[in-house]
Amino acid sequence: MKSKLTLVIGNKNYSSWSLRPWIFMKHTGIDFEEIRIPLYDPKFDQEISKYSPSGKVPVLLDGDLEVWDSLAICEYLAEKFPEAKAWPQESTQRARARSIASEMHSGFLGMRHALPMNCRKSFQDFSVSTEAQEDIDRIQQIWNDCLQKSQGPWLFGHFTIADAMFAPVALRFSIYNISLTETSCLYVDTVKKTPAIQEWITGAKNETEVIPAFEK
Ligand SMILES: N[C@@H](CCC(=O)N[C@@H](CS)C(=O)NCC(=O)O)C(=O)O
Repeated sequence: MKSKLTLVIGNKNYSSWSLRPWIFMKHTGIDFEEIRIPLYDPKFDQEISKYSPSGKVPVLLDGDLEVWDSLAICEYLAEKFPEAKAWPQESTQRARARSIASEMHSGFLGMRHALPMNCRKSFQDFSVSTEAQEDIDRIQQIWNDCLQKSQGPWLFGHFTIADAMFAPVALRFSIYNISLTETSCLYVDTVKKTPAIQEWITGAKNETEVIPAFEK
C-alpha cells in the first residue's frame, strides 16, 4: 500500500501506545516513515510540540493532517485503507471488537501501572498486585471469549485493531511471566511470533536510553 504517512513514536522499549498503531501499520503492510522521539529526554517536549497538539506520542502525519492518540490513528487508517480489513466485516463482531479495543484504551490502569512495557526485560518471580491481577483476569476473559468464538489465531480470526490494542499487553504478560490459561498462552505466542513484533523488539533492544521508573 503506497502512501506518504509518518508515524511519530516514543522509545520502542517503553512506549506501548506507540506500538499499537505501529504494529497495525506494519502487520497490514501500510507504508510509512518513522520519527522516534525518546520519552523523558530533555528535548522531548520541544520535539513533540512540532508534531502533536497533545504533546504525546503516537501521532500520525498525513500531509498537513496530524492525527493523535493511538485509537484515533487506527480508526483513521481503517477508513483510509479498507483493504487492511481493520475491523471484522460483520457488524456485531465489529461492535464487539470496538468494545474491547475501547476497554483497553480507556482502562486496565492497575495492570498498566504495575507492569510497564520493557521489551528488554524478563522477570521470573514477579509479584502481581490484587488490582493488576483483576485486570489480568478480565483481559484473559476477553481473550478466551474471543478466541473460543473465532478459533484464532487472532481475536476475531484475522488481525484487527483489537489485536493491535492488545499486542503490548501480550508482551507485558510474557515479560513479567504472568501465569495464564492455555488459550491466553497461545495468543501471547501468536503475538510474539509475528514478524512485525519481532522487528519492534529488535528495535527496542538496539536502543540505549534507560528510563529508571520503568526498569522495576
Ligand atoms: N491516550 C494516548 C496516550 C498517549 C501517551 O500517554 N503517550 C505517552 C508515551 S507511551 C507519552 O507521550 N508520554 C509523554 C508525556 O506524557 O509527556 C494514546 O492512546 O495515544
